[in-house]
Parts: sequence; C-alpha cells; structure tokens
Amino acid sequence: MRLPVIAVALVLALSLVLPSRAAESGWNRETKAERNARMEWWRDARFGMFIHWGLYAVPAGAWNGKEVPGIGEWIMNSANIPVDEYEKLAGKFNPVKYDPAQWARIAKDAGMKYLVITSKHHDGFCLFATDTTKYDVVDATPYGEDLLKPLAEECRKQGIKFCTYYSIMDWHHPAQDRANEKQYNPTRIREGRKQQYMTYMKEQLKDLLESCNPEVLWFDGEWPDWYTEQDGREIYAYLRELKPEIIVNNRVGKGRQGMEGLNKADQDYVGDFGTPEQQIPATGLAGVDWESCMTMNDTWGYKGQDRNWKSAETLIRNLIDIASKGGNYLLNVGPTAEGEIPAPSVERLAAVGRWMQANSESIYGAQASPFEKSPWGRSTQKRIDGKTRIYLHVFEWPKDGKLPVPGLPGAPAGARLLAGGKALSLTVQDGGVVIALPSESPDKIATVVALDLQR
Ligand code: H79
Repeated sequence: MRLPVIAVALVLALSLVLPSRAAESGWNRETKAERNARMEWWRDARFGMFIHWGLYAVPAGAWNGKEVPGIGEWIMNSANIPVDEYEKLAGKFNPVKYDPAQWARIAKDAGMKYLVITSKHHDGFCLFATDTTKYDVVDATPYGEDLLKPLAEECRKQGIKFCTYYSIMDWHHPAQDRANEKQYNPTRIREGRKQQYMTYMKEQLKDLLESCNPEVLWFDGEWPDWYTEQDGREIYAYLRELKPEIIVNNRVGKGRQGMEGLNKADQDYVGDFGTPEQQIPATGLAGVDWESCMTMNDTWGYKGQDRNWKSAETLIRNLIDIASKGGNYLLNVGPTAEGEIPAPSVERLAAVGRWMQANSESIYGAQASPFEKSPWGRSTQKRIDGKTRIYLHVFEWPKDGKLPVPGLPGAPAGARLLAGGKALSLTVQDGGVVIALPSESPDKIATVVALDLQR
C-alpha cells in the first residue's frame, strides 16, 4: 500500500509545480490556473444561442420551385448551384426587419448567457464589413450595412457574450475548388494558393475581432484534407495573440471525431472545447470542456418547410441533461431573410426562459452530477459556502411520492423545492435518502429539488 500512496503524493506535488499538459505540448503556453480563469465565464454560462444566418435564408430550402432535401445552409452544395448563380442571392438579401436589440433580448429572456452567430458559413458570404472581399453584406446586398457589429453592441449592452462562427471550408473563394461529386463536398485548394487563403482567413478574423470583439471563435468546415492540425495551431496562436482571453473550439484543428465532436485521443489537439453536433454524450467527461450544438427543428439555416419543431419539454430536458454531464447547450435559431427569428423558435425559447426564471440556479455554474444514473431524471451540483448542494431534476414524478436518492456523497442536511422553497422531509436509507414529494408534480417538465449536504 505504501508505494501507491507515495506515487500519488508525488504526482500531486508535481502537478503543483508543473504547468498543465496543454502547456507542455506547445499549442497552449498558459498554466492550468490561467486556463481556468480564461474558461470561467464559459463554463458557468451553460446555455447559449447559435444563429445561422446568411444568403441561404433567401431560397429558404427550395430551388427552382422544388424543395431541396437536407439542411438549409447547405443548399448551394445540395442543389449544386454554380457560384455565379448563388451570388445573385445577395441582391435579394435585404433584412429590413432585423432588430439586433430584440434578438439579444430573446436570448437573454431564454436564460442564454452567450450567442454565437455565423460570420461566414461554407458558402463564403460574410455578414460583417471587410475589405478582403466584395462578397459581404455591405458591398453585395441592398441592405448595405454590417449585420454583426450592431448585434455585438446590443449583446454587450444586455450582458450577453457575443461570439462568432467562421467556416474554414469556403465554396466561394477562388483558392478553393468545389468537388461536387462528394456528399459533404470537401474542397481542394487550387495549385499553390493555400497561402493566399490562409492570409485571407487571418485578415478576415482580424477585421472581425476589430469590429465585433467576439469572446469565442467557433470554427467549422475544418475537414477538407488540405487543412491540417498545423494550420489550426497557426490560426489558434494568431487569435490568442490578437486577443489573449479568446476561447476557440476544437474545430480550429483536426481533433474532433465526427459528429461526436470530442477529440481523438492519439495526440493533444489544438482547441479549447469539444463540439458534439446534434447529440449529447452518454456520460459526463471529467476535466473535458464541451458544448453540444443542436437545432430546434431539422435545419440550422432557415427553411420555410421545416416545421419539425422539438417541444419545449425536449429543449428544457436537453439543457438539464447536458448540464448534468458538465457541458454547455448551444441551441440554434435560423432567422429569415427579412431578419426575423421564426415564431415557433421564439415561443419555445420563451418557455425555456420561464423554466429558467424559476430554476436557473441549478444550471448556471453547476457541475456534473455526482450520480451515475437516476431513473427519475438528472442532477447537477454546486459548492455553496463550503458545502455541497445537489439539484435533483425530476422528469418522472414517482407515483408513491417517494424520491429515492441512493449513493449520496455525504450526510444530508435538508431538502426543498427550488421553485417556491417548500421544505421536504427526508428519510436516511442505506447510504442515501428518500425524499417525500408532494403528490402532484409542480412542474411537469422538470421539478428541481435542492438537496443540501452537511459538508
Ligand atoms: O453549421 C452547421 C452545419 O452546416 C455544419 N455544422 C453545423 C454547426 C454541418 N453540419 N453537418 N455538416 C456540416 C455535414 C458534415 C458532415 C461531415 Fe464529417 C463532414 C461528414 C463527413 C465530413 C464531420 C466531419 C463528420 C466527420 C467529419
């Protein structure tokens, strides 16, 4: 028994003097404490709004009078639209109903703490002012004004962290060649033009940082073979130099494993957090920062015909499920070409907001559940004044009014309903408690019980 104890002590002692693993590997030179400070707001936030907005909102999922299968923002690829034809959409993009203050308000009222908007999607069209191309909202559309800067300003006013999405794959830039025969359309770089495109990206990112000052850079479209992990490190270092506190997702490099989104384990890949897409990991992952991005219907960019909306119950339970596993929920809206967030999205976000109004204490700044699995729902936990509080989110209300909570990590001190504060009696029972609940569930979607431990 002696040797392992010494070994553990040695590892602990060393971890105090050595910088983190990431710092050793070269792509990130900060210490663990510096990294924790940089990631703090993002880890506490737990809930953000994704916005996919661009020229694809004009066709809204249909081309030549026919509905095009697949996600709306991919229509240029799915309908195999030539660049010069697709470009004409810019002439029809005039979002006169755009109200950035209202968008920020919708996010805030839903309980979202940050917002990530497309600055450029795979189609290459830019929603911000930049002299690097004429293919941007200022130069190419009747609207003629930067769309992101006023939103960034509104977000700052309303206490929402403003963040931007940026696609590495670009179907419009002349350095890239669309390979239409492939479903996911990985582009090739035209002979000798990679450096030109890398410079283009850097100049655009610089414009974006100068005009909008985003807190997160959310890359995507990193999978074409011409783009390498080394390129990702170069972009990452460039951004951290321009803005040391910026947070960058793992799609800046080549680490992510498909739609699971978490990094492959074979090397230390660049990026600050993992990006599961349209899925929630089965369990939490100790020490890994991750964010699940998900749609509210079946598309990211607006599609007029997509009415397959998830229920408010599903959205709220997804948020809880993700928080219980230590992740963030980035929930998408796809505004119309006129500049409106679709009403079904607004209604559902308002419902999430009502739940958050009463229960957000169990979400913001909460840590992953101490339990492996509970048949009745999901849990989160926090340290408050040096003691642990566990938040039990009850999805399935027990018919007998008894909520079994086995395997408590400490002695219980008391329990109450988080909304309203009604005290609940509890019985200690083999290593856990059984909590007596009211006969009727106060919130059919998720009732939260705050369970305090003595330490
Ligand atoms: O912006 C939204 C979508 O347009 C974009 N990501 C979200 C956030 C996106 N969704 N799906 N796709 C892109 C399709 C890409 C799928 C794949 Fe792959 C690319 C399959 C194979 C190559 C991803 C990367 C999975 C494996 C590698």
